[in-house]
Amino acid sequence: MREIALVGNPNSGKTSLFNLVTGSNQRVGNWPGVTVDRKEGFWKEDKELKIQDLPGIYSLSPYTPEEIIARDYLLARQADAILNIVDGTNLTRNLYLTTQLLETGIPVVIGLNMMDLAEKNGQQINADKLAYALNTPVVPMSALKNRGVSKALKEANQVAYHEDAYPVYSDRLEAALGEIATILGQTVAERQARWYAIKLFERDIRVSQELSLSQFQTKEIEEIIAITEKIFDEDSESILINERYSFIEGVVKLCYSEEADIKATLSDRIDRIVTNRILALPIFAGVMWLVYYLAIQTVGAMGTDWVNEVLFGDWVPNYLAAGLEAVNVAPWLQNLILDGIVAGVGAVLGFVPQLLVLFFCLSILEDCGYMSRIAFVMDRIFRKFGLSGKSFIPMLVATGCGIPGVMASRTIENEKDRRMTVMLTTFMPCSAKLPIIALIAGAFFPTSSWVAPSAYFIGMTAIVLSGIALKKTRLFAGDPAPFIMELPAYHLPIFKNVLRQTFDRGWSFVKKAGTIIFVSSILIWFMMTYNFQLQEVAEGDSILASLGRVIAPIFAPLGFGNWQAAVATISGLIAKENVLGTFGILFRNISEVSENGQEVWGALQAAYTPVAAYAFLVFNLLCAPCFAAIGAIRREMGDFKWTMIAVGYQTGLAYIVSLIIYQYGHIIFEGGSFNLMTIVATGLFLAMLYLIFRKERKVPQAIMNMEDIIVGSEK
Ligand code: BGO
Repeated sequence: MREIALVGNPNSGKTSLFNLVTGSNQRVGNWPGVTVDRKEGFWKEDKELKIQDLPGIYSLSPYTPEEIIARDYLLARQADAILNIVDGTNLTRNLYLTTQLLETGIPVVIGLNMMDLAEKNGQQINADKLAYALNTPVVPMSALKNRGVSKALKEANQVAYHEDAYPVYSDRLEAALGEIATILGQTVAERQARWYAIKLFERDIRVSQELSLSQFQTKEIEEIIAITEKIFDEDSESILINERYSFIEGVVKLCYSEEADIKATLSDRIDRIVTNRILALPIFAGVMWLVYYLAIQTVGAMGTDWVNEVLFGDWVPNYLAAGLEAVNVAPWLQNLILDGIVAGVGAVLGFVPQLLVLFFCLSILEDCGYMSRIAFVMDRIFRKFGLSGKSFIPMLVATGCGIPGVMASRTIENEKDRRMTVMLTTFMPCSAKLPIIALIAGAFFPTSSWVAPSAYFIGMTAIVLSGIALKKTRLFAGDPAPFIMELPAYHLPIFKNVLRQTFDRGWSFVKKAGTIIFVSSILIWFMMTYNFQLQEVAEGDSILASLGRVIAPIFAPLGFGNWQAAVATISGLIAKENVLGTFGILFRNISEVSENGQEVWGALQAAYTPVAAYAFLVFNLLCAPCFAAIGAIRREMGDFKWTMIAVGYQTGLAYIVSLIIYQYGHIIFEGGSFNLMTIVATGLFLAMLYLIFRKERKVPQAIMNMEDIIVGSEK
């Protein structure tokens, strides 16, 4: 059995190739960093060939989790060969990694991918000359069109180690590397001498620790590096970067040519508009408005109305009631099934049509390439405020579910930026919060098309403004890490992909309704039906009401200080869908206040003012996420203290923002009067403005470095 490793830059086409040759179904995405694991499979044509798909990387330095995973795997020398997937439309950038792979001592075959696109763009690459210049086999291919793929694998399956298959740099550098290799002597295997010499020259800490060199060796090597740095008048890492690029320049000159006047592609022309500095954000706002309008207000709402009114408002309860009656089920059990499970789970499932439309629209935006433009646009904006552009990717992911969103922050190498991203990511409205948005928008603002999308923009604004304020504190100060992202050409969405993504996301929502929400509904029904002495009582005397009344005063200044809203909010900690499930169970019986089977809507309208309802929505949007997401935050933060800081910040911010909204909204729109809480809200509002706009106090770099060291040593 042989094993080959697929290695390449993010977006070079590794996953496409891996899926094609192994028949697996890994997600092909157009932004980096969504997965940082490696995957393995077997070649369909030859089960004796094992294929490892490594995370996309730009270099083999040990800075990012992806680089460390790829590097550790390669250095453990499990792979017999590397199939280096090179994006032919971006040769110079991709060859930077190639130069390093060639130095590992593992045989390399270059899979020159995206040749279909290169041809379309008028970019010509002479594969023979490239192979000659790199002294290693090169196979032109297209993973998208399945051209040259088998040949590349066959080549990788046969390739053997041969000496000198590595880039040769300028004489002075080569002399230094040669001397370091001599000092290393027998410390490393001959095949790896070049790799270790280069890494030691770069002062790669992981390598020095791994080799545990003698004091004498370390001193000698440091002297060689110091002399070379003097000769080049640059630090050793920069010397190597420059040498690699001048090597690549020579290679590219030899084998690459472009048609003189490549016309701007359609993608370029679209990008000029959608990523335009002035137009990008209004266009994005318009697009998201349309998505929410379709999902929440129109197309999706028709489906939800039918499910709520006909399916769960009539058919399921009536047929089920008749069935339960017919088989003489005990009244308490009938009550549990109809008023607990059907009311709770049904209230949540009612929103599936709206969710499906939303997922469908988001998948189309993702699949055609628009969302990666938004990541690019947001990167520009984030950087202006000193935030890492990489933070936006987890936030995009979090629109599906906060947990993978939190996990996607792993790719941010700067510890402070990563912690901040983990803390802020769940402000994005995930699919579980969508039913709350739909409920409040539908029940209180049926004629306004802005309420639903405003939830999305509130989430984003909370992230950006929190980022600005937090970056000015010592805990998070520092320059953001650079973020490189390829923008793939637009293409028509692939219907199969869109449907699959829509289905996957929709299905995980339905599964949750059948598990967590099911159990929670039973629990809530039980607590609403019985008192602490386990006697059946009116809901106002139930366990739930007693507990709710203890918590409710906390929410009174936000306009929703009755026990039902308090209980709904707390149950949302288990899963956000529970907010709806709880309302479904609590308000189902109050049908006198409503018509058309819209019990929950009617009861809500009777219980809260529109401004209070909006404050409720904002609170639930921004406050601590569900327990599962808090667990993910705990894992990514790595300690309890930081988890508490995150959850405390989220809940505190949610409370303050909702308080301001209610206190002012109530006075402006509902004729409320100025009171003590309005003064508190004003004070908090001014404090927030101060934290956002105050001048940044520059923390001296030395202190920041010290903090990094302290934070690092705590781990
Ligand atoms: C999107 N030719 C062309 N033209 N495209 C290719 C080829 C090829 O040979 N190989 C891959 N791609 P990954 P990593 C996309 O997903 O396999 C495309 O990171 C999009 N998606 O289809 O994920 C491939 O594993 C929306 O493009 O690479 C994918 O190395 C708009 O390159 C991208 C445009 O492939 C990255 C492209 C929602």
